[in-house]
Amino acid sequence: MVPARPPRVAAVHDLSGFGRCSLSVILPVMSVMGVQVCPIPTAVLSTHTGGFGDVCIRDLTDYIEPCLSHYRRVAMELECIYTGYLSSPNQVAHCLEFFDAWPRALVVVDPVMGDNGKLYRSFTREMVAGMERMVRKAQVITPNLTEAAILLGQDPPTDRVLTASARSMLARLGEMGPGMVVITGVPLATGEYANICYDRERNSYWKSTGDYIPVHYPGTGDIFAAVLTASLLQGDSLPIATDRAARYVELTIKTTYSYSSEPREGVMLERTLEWLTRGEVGQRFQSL
Ligand code: PXL
Repeated sequence: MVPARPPRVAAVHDLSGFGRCSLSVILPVMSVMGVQVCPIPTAVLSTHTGGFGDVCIRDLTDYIEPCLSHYRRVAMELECIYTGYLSSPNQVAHCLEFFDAWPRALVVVDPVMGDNGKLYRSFTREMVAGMERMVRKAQVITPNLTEAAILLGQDPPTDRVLTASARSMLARLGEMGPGMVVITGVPLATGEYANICYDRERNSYWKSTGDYIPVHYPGTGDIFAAVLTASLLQGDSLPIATDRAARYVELTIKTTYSYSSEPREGVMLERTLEWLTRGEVGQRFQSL
């Protein structure tokens, strides 16, 4: 049956004006993939917190609950609630209220907390505990390797990860609640650089491998999760959605790298968004 309208997602993330992350990239990515995004900003920032010094920030914790009440009053339909960067621990309770208010919506939690073995600036232990509560309610989670380790209460790996450890991390995160777990940016002991995923219902483990590019750009985790979520909402399997997200992020990083632009300005998705409209099924995924 032809759907009456595109899938609709409430995106609970911050809005950073410069540096290409969070809602600034999630909106174009999901729209171009045919998904309607309703942004619910958790905070407004002049830039992301990774490299521009003192950031001008307006926390919007007191906006989220009245926004939820309004959407309830108008009986808004939602197929998905997708959360990311939160700017205060109190926002956790509001997100959980959102999940309860739309029990049939797909809940995607990107537990944005840190990268490269470290927590982001301004991230407290209380926020980590809050993120863990949200992960327990999610159907899909998309931590990077650092965030996956933090959620499991272990130190982020400093060496390449054995296949058995990678599978164990996925399974243990799945035991926390989510039926679909994706961990991004995993250097495997095989020498491959992979995004790995686990579908608990099908008891299947997958990896989507790609080229390692020696620069770190902010916002690539947000783009990855946005592509993955839109792909799942269009009916793709988890490995296909993971592979689509991995391919797009790789293409966009390589494109950006070719211009030798400043990494803190993020990736040039303006040059690559069109790729997402093609809907090609990738071939770089295989069993883990
Ligand atoms: O991309 C993750 C992210 C989101 N939002 C803000 C950030 C970061 C990473 O640094 O600073 C405000």
